Amino acid sequence: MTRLTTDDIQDIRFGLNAYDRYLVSATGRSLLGIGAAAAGLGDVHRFRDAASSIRMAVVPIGSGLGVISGFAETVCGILVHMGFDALVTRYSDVSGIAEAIDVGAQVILAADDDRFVAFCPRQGKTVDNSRATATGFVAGLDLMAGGLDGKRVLVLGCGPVGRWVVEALLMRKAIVTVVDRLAKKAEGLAGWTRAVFQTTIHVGFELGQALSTHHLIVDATNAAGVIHARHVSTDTRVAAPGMPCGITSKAREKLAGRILHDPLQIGVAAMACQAVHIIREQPVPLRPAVHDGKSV
Ligand code: PYL
Repeated sequence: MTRLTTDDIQDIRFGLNAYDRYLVSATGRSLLGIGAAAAGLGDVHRFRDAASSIRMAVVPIGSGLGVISGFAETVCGILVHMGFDALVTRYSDVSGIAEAIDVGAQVILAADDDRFVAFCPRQGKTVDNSRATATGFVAGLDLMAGGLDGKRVLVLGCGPVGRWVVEALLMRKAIVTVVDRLAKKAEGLAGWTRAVFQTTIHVGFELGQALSTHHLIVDATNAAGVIHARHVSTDTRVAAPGMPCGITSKAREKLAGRILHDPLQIGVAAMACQAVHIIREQPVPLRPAVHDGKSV
């Protein structure tokens, strides 16, 4: 997982309305709508009303390489944009988690150097950013392509995000080919899908040939300059959760409007909607207030 920098994220929370307009033009849905589609939530409008009653707290984490300036504020800004009652805790780390519980957060989001997780403490469940990001970008590709059932999709990169991308594609009955610069990783992922889903996916060994024979592509690599203009046709659509973006500037010009790529937004939207799904599935009755040992 590439560690984001302040430069990667500092403008995100000020451009969310413009980003929503782009997403609606490319997929027909806003960030909230793509997140809801990824989480299998129904009517987004009904859901938006409920969102304001769900308190979410983002806790800065100072372990390892430490806090990324602006990271927690950016995550919070995305959640507020989606309609959630979200805040960044004043304190970081353990004190921040305690503060989140004290203010009644139903969802607590926090990231260290290895994982970014949304915790649903009352339900005892978590949502992982890698898996949510994969489901969010696949939901977006599905919307761009008008459905993925029976369609050939190429997945570049067989790391953690690539694995969950393959899972999300198989759930949508796509025909999947995977390519990785390390052939063993691609073959290992194919073995995993056979074992877990009893489904065969194809392993591509020549990147250029794979790119030239697929119109639907998910770039889950952390490499720049993978998809070039020669690989792009008028039917090509690319979902690129990887950081940095693997699409060259000339390819982006040709793809105009048929790309999904961002460093954080779609992943956070999918995490938040998945957390809402968990809360709805397992609403925890408010404990009756107790006074002097008697319920009141
Ligand atoms: C979650 C992002 C998505 C891509 N790379 C991941 C990353 O940068 N992880 C590190 C996040 C560190 C956050 C820091 C803070 O500010 O709380 N611990």
